[in-house]
Amino acid sequence: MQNKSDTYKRPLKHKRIEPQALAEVCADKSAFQGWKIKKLSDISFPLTLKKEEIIIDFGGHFTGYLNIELAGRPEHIPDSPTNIAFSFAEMPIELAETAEDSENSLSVGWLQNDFKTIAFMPYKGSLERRYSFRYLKLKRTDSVRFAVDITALYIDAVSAVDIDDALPLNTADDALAAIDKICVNTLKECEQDVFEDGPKRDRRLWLGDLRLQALANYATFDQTDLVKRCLYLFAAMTTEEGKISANVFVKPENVPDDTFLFEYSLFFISTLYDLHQAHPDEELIRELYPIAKKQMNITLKMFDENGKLNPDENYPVFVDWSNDFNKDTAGQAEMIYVMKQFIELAKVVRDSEISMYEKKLELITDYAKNVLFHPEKNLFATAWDEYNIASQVWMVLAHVMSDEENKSIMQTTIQELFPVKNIATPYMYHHIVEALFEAGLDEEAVHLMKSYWGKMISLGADTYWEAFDPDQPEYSPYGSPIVNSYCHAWSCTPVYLLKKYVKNK
Ligand code: RAM
Repeated sequence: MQNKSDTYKRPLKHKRIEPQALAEVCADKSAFQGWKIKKLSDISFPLTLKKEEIIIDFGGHFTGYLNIELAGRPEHIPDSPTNIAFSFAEMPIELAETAEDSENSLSVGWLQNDFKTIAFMPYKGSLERRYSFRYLKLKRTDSVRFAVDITALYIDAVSAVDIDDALPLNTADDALAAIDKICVNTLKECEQDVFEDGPKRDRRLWLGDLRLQALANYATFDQTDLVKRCLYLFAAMTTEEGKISANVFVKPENVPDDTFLFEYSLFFISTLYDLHQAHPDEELIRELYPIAKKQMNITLKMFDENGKLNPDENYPVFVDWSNDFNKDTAGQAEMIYVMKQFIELAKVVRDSEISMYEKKLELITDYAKNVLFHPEKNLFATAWDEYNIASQVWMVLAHVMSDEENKSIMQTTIQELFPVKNIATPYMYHHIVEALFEAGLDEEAVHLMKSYWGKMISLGADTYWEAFDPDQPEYSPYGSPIVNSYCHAWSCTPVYLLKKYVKNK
């Protein structure tokens, strides 16, 4: 399987990107996270690097390697090595604040800082680490007894795809066109050797992210080989029991992470199913079906004889980064959603056990309908008698009830549970918007899409973010917004939703 993933490996595309402007970062209470970028001037080389730090704006978000050329001055020969500190930033806050002193659950090694000592001038070279950024701060850290000139500075930007190859969205609606453009850019940045979750962090292949990226990809770049590569990578790295990890590392070598999430393992089935819908490939289904079946069988063991999910804290249901709501009912619905796709795959390979899975599906669905659904409320409850948005959304996506009932459940959700609160990720907003579409509430779906993704645009997004709670601009799942990724592929799904659901765009 490992070797099979290599057969779908493709060379990256390279583009030389020149800087656009010199800029400064200014405190501004009205700006997102309290900082904004102000343009100072256009850039022309040579650019003198003295004591003062300089900030360079590349005019858009890029992922790649920094190349720099430097020269000394004839009137003042560099008589010592030159030290330069580099800070790369997706957002202004990363240039202005540090996360090093805050309590972070993730390593500050993720901060995009670099340092180079240049022994002799002239110099021509590049930084080894790949960065994901729009802005670059340069600061001399030697005693600056002489000026040096930057004679050239550019990014060798990399991606598996070319932005011009994305299938266009034809729309007369400017707000949707703007949302779409940034989706395409976000996806392009995250399509690398694998579908990365974010090119700044974790630069890793996560299954929950892959499922959505693949859907957005079919609607834009349609790079099927990359999806296949990723599926084979997950398939090659299961545990002894056969379980798929939530994510895998591909550098320096292929290694599975020891994090397991309930629905991420299951979404291997969904990603396989979606691929077969977009580009039918029976041979691939046959090859990967045993791995898909394993995930189904492992998860089925978590359901009791009444069809109720018994959650396991070592195999948690993710749904969203927020832990302010109970996720059991959403998890139950996710299983139903995936089981339906699994049964379709079982039909492709003519699995003799199909009827056993159909019976289990019926049992788990009946539990949802008869116990979790409260007709007097017209909503699904959790085991704690809590009514939350995630439970309704996933039950609607799983089509547990009829189309009419789904519509009415989402109408009740809007009345009783909207406006959306304490949902921290575009990942969950995607599912809310999709459930509205699936329930036939197109206007409400587009409205939510415009207000959420449009809000990120109005706050300065060049690419969409990993986490965004409109009520808490400083929100971070990790302790500091500086560690957040601001180009995160699970946020690029409006391209898929618009193409799938919006007829008269
Ligand atoms: C984050 C990753 C990824 C997501 C997981 C659950 O660490 O960035 O996008 O899938 O969490």
